[in-house]
Amino acid sequence: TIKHTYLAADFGGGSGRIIAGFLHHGKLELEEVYRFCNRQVKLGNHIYWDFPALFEDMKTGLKLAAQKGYAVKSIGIDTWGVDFGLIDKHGNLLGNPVCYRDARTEGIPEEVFKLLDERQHYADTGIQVMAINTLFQLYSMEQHQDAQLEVARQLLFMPDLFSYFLTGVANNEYCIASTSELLDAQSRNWSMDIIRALGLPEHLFGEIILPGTIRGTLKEDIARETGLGIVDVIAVGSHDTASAVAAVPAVESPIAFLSSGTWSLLGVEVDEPILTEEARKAQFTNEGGVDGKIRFLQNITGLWILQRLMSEWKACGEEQNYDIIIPQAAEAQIATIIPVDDATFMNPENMENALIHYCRHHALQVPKNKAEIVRCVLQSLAFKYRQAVEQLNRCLPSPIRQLNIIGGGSQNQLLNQLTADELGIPVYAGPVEATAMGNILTQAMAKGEIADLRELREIVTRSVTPQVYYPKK
Ligand code: LFR
Repeated sequence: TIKHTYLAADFGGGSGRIIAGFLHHGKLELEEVYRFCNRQVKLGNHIYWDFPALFEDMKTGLKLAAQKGYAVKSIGIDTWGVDFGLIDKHGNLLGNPVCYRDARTEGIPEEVFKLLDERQHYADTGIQVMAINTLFQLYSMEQHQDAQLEVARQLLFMPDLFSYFLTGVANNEYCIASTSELLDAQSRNWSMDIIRALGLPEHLFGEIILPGTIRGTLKEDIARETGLGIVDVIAVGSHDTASAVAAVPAVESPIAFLSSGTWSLLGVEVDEPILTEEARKAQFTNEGGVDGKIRFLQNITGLWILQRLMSEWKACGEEQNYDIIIPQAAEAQIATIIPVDDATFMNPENMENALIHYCRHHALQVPKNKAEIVRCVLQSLAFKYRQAVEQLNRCLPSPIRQLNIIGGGSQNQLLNQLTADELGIPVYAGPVEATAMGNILTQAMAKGEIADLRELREIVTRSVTPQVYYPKK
């Protein structure tokens, strides 16, 4: 029998994957078709993403899916937030997208808030000020009279860019566009006031489309090359976090989530943006969600610090394994808490040195070995989550009573337990592949196989069994 399949192309900061989803009898089954690396490439003065290589990798995954003989109904693409490519009047990519960890936005928020009133800006956009956001990347380019910006015809966020080269259709999906800090939170469209105030070229900002919109079909050459034929490309919650949150295995509101990966995105789903001073001061952001929802969340440095440590230790010739180091960290005793969001940890040359140096400099107990370092990082994250939940609760009519941890980081049992202990509420861990699930099921919603977000979540709930962690202290 022919297997009907939806394909998700999910690009994270560390890796990308093509995942096939089979929906039958109200359950979703996933198969990883292809996984590949994504890395930051330092070239000259900047750090880039290797877009051509990522596009090739995506096609390789699509080809593999075709070779398996699956009847592919559609394809959806999601990626990390804020980054973008610029295309010229002939539709050519003007340069490799620059990575948000690039230093070009250093000091830029201060410059921007000489032109904009910071409080008003939050009341308009509802977005937490972070130097990595598109607004600051563009303003930095503008200040440097960037040649690409001068000739660019259109700005495409990463998922828009992948979709554009698959279909030839250029537009901007709402969820990913909301990470730019250039949308009006109420109208959910471009804030032309901000764009004009910053002197950014107005023509760069295209039509905003909602999750569930069919972007187009595969271009003929791609259809042939991949062997997939003419297949729809559907706009999903194309910001990875939006897709992940769509797939939280819970239906009772408020949906409280921690999307855990390179970043930790902690918050609740709401119907309307929360634009109060309290929310602004607590650095909460209102990002666009699937089915008209808003993701009210805090953007916290997540497992990035640990990921960097692990790759440094591996580069030193020792094979590193989470299954070995995490239990060792569980036994380790060290009191030190570091502020995970400190600029020191954003992109240091060496993460271990940065951490040790931070502890020395701030008279904190210095970890003596790897187990202690890992313990210190994980308990610092859990501590930060507690602060975030306290701030979150102050913005809500009643405190959250449980937290769903989703994404790759939900596999970290020690972190899950430390989080439950810090928060004093039960923590539900899983699914690991929430992003792919949200991506695939949003396609199914677009195709009319699923009625709404509630039914989507019921399917996720039927398909996975989260692990529960109760507070021990
Ligand atoms: C997670 C994520 C976060 C965003 C960060 C940078 O993968 O998309 O939501 O803040 O990456 O884009």
